[in-house]
Amino acid sequence: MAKMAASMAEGGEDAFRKIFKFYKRRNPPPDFSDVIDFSKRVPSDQVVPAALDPGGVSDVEAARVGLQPVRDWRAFGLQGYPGFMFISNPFMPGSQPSWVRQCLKIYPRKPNVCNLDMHMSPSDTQDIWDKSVHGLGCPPSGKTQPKTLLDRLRWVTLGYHYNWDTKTYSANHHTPFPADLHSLSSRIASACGFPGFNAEAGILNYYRSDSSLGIHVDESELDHSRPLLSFSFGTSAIFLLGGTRRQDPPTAMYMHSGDVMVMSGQSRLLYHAVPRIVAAPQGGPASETDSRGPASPLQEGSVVEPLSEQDRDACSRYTHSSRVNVTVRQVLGPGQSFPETPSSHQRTDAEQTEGRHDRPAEGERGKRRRSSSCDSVDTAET
Ligand SMILES: O=C(O)CCC(=O)C(=O)O
Repeated sequence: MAKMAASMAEGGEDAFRKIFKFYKRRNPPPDFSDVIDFSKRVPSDQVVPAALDPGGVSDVEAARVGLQPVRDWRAFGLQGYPGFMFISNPFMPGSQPSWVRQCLKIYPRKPNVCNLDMHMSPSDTQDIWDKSVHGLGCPPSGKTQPKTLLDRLRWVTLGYHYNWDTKTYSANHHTPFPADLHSLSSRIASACGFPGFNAEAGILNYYRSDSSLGIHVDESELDHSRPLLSFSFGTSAIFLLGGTRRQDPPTAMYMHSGDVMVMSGQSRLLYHAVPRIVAAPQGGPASETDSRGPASPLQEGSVVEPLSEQDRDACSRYTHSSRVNVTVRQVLGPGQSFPETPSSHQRTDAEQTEGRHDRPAEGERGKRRRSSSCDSVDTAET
């Protein structure tokens, strides 16, 4: 455990919250020296090399989703966190912008669900990208200039759409999971020893420089034997990984663009949070999201498509000051189905969407509850 975390834990209850506030603090800024940076040579008492299965994914399969050969990945575990794995940017040079474009341009499209749907009509939230791309990254010229829809985008759900009110997934609120993200997730999971992982639900979180994500556990999936995968793009963040109890002090680590995290086994249901978005520390990795395109020719059958100049520039402007995180989950185990509750029979998709409209406008303030064990998503105002 980090020195700072250890000393704060002595205060007893809810050490996680204290450490969350410590890293969120602006004035004076916190000391980041305890934050583990996997992109550098890392201290060996906390960080251990993680075993991968290079045979689980061929080089061709990896390249098709923009990943380097598995034998070249730098994968780590953390002492005291069995089942947690951190892969330091396994993407091929030049492939991240394609994934950023998917997160900004493609995944927010209907039939996927986003926070803007709560207070806007489907025609208004159609083509968020096209309506935003010209204003992206431009500082507002005056009070009258509205923020773009992309600036106001806070979350998107995919596949089985997470219901923020009931904190459940259900059979009757499902749309096809994006095939490209499914392939990327399967490759990562196979290399980490989880062949047959079936990406069924995704949550994309969009962070501005002042955003944070409250302390929570992802426990709504029905099968916890499957890992939770996390992909980060754009600005770096501080990620806190705690224990199974709310009062357990967390370990802090940087998540840079391209980093992948896998929470499985005993680490699948740990408390975690993102208290702060940060500029990459000095000597850290150069931003990959600016790069001009794949360094090697695209593989046949590649799901990573080249970007137009306009898309590339817009993605690069977005990721200079913002972060996108994608978590991918398998909701059901093999052969498992949703329990037949009265509510799953009675509630239709339309009713569920109405439920979100009726809610006090948490989304409008950029806040949402994650689960009974979550504080809040404290992203900037919508
Ligand atoms: O943004 C992150 O790195 C964490 C996201 C997360 O914890 C979640 O979506 O449940």
